[in-house]
Amino acid sequence: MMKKNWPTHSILILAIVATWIKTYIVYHTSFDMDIENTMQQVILFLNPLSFLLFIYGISLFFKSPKARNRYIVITSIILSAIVYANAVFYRFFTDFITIPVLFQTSNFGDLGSSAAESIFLTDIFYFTDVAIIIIALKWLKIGAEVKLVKPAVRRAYFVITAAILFLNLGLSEIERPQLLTRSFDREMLVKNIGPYNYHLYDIYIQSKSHAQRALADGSELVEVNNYVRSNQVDANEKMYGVAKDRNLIVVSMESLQSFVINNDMNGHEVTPFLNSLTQDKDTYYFSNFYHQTGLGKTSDSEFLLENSLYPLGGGAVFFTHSGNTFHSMAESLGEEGYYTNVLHPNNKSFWNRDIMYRALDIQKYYDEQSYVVNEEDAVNWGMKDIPFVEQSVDLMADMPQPFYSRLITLTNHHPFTLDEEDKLIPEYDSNSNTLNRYFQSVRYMDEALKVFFEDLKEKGLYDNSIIVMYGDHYGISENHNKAMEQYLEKEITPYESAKLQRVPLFVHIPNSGEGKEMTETSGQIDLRPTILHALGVETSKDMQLGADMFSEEHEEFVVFRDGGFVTDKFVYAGNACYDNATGLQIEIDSCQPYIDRATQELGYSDQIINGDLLRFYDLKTGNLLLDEAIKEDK
Ligand code: GP9
Ligand code: MN
Repeated sequence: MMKKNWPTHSILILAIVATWIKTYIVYHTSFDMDIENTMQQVILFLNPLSFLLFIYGISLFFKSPKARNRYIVITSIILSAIVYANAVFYRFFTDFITIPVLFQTSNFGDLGSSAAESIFLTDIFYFTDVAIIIIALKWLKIGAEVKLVKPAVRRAYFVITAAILFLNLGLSEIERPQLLTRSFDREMLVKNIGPYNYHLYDIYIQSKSHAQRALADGSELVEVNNYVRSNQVDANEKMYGVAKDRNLIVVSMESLQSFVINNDMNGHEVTPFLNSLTQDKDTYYFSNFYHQTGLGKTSDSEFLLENSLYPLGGGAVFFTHSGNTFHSMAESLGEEGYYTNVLHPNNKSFWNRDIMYRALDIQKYYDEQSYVVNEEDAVNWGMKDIPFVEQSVDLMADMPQPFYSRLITLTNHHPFTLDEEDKLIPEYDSNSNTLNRYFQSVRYMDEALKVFFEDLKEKGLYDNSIIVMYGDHYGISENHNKAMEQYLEKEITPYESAKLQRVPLFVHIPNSGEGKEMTETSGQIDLRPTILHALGVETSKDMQLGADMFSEEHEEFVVFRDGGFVTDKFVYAGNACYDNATGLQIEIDSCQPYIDRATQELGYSDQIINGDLLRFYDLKTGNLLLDEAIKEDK
């Protein structure tokens, strides 16, 4: 028992291995992780290691065995508690803990009563590593001595630790490009970088935005407010309230770009249903409408729609600023008595939607748990669009009216794969398999939208609704320019790339009879005021950077997140100015005034978001709450 000749650092190695293995077992027993291939399995196994080497490695600096052993035990207890807290949280919310959630006490409302029911005696096993370490210390006397290591050896140890971290990040980057800039969902983060690194990353993101918020000065809002007020436009009298008291249905059409509309692919119509809408008497079809999203893709388009502000340049605002005060379209409509909800059969934490939707005052999120997804109903990223719209209409039929329902389609997502039976047209024949499949998968989504309209009619929801459908962002990136050149039969210049950022927008108002093509240059930032005016909801006090597209005063000026823009006359892309009519490059001078305004507008939007400035704004009165800002500053 009293044996003292354990190899040096036995306790360190034991602690690392015990916690590592324990964490890996917890992955498989406590969280429902989708592991799709061997590489993901390897990453999962590897990912706790770098952090554990680091945190336990600090024990190498201790001189007394007692203090060192205490450090190791306490560390193992804290790490176990973190993992255990996540496991319990997961039982409730099928999600990992994130800092903002800890401060949203409403979350824990239902937790209190049933917490006892989801804590089991067997949970003691979450602390197995702690037990092993204590036993080894107490009875096996494994850590009775300290042998100080040379600084050079210690340095080598931490270099190896860093190397393992980079190996981990490198493998994750191959598996999931842009993992850290786009964040995606918490499951993906934990799956790739492990629970410990995930929490560090979360702390980093949250404290960064917290610091910017603390530094913000409420008086910044004065200038922003002046800008917003001076760019405000009046509603179009004829359109104001055309859809008053109707249900609002908004459909986000995944990766749909305008170039497929009223176009064919080797003789096959790509979007027959949407094409018919472009000719329809009840539909306004916007053919010069642009997406304005950044890294946050779909979630950025949702952000633009709900807030009429720009998303952020550096990451997904849904992740970085879910703790902010917003005045969303859902909030406005909720106050008008609408039942506000989003329908999207995906993991609820994807794009941090579960948390962000609460900040946006969306009353209910029908995520994948609200759907029955049989094996034949799923392809690619998840539930197929046709069963999705069918089940969604069933859900909508039971909703209190008027409702504001937002549907987010999914099938037409990169890599655009389909089951055989859903391929309604052949593939294209370019060198890009992505583009080749894109047409097929767009064709499938078009079919789903047709089914959606039919079902709405069948359930009696159609006549009393207004249906707005928009493409969320591009589907074909510039990596496929060669193939696109073949399809479009022209060279893709930066000017053409900018014009390819057009996504279709349909504003369909059953029985209105005045539909037509709208060629007004406009963007996703304009959706909210346009929709609210159609519903007869005032927006003159809203803090917004978009404007009603039906208004005679609407300005033809769309700013992209990267500072590029399009007006009716000019296109600014790739640092060059182009004539919008001819596509020919012209003197930069013509674009300069707009370049400055684009920078200014993006800057104002960033200021609002980074400084969380809407907390200083009273939407009811349009007053700036500067006194409160000063109070908070103190
Ligand atoms: C995921 C879906 C797709 O839920 O909205 O997101 P994307 O990758 O297009 O941003
Ligand atoms: Mn998308």
